[in-house]
Amino acid sequence: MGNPKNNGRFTNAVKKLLIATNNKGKVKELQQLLKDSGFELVTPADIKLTLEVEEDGKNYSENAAKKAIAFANASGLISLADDSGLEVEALNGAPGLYSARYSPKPGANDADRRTFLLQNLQDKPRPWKAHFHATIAIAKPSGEVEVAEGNCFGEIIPVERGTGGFGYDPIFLLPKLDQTMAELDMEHKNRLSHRALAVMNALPILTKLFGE
Ligand code: ITT
Repeated sequence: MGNPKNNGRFTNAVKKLLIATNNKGKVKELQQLLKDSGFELVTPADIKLTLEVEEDGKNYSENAAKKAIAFANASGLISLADDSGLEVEALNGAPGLYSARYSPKPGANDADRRTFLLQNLQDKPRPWKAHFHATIAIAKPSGEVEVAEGNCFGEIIPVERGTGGFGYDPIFLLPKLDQTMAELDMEHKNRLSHRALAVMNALPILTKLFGE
């Protein structure tokens, strides 16, 4: 029996999903979050795809959609992109959309961005409440795109703790656990993170887009 939506012809049974990000930390987390989803996960490196997408949207959804569509167009595969950031209350939501570029230093890395954030918070009263946000966009090569979101609330601390995760994880404390994101192993982070929640909210969209 073939697929009735395809006049009974057999379609490719393998449902390939491209993880549309150049951030190695995100790749690892998304691979684990989606490992039991039933989709064959493909990374840009797997298909030798090098693509830098300019993130000039005015919000997370626009950037995530732009990345997902660009990767879907370039690969011909359904593509899942993540646009995320850290929002700190005392900095009126900064670094937010600009979390990946938040440092005046040329060639800055994650550690430089954490240092810059802590410098900017120095004179602000604690606790430094903050949340991580993630918007996931899933796009088809046809241009159809849908998004899902997740948030994770905590606070920024002045001294780094832990070596796991990436980005701002060593200074992001989960007060109820008294652990930073970087002190959790990936399985634990993937049970409570902004990205985990966004992926959970994205699963019905994936099923729908692959079923069409
Ligand atoms: P892609 O666009 O290729 O996916 P990117 O790193 O540029 O990679 P974003 O523009 O979405 O991705 O930037 C998100 C930044 O927010 C990321 O580089 C980190 O600095 C921070 N961030 C997002 N999620 C995080 C997490 O789970 N832990 C720590 N920092 C995180």
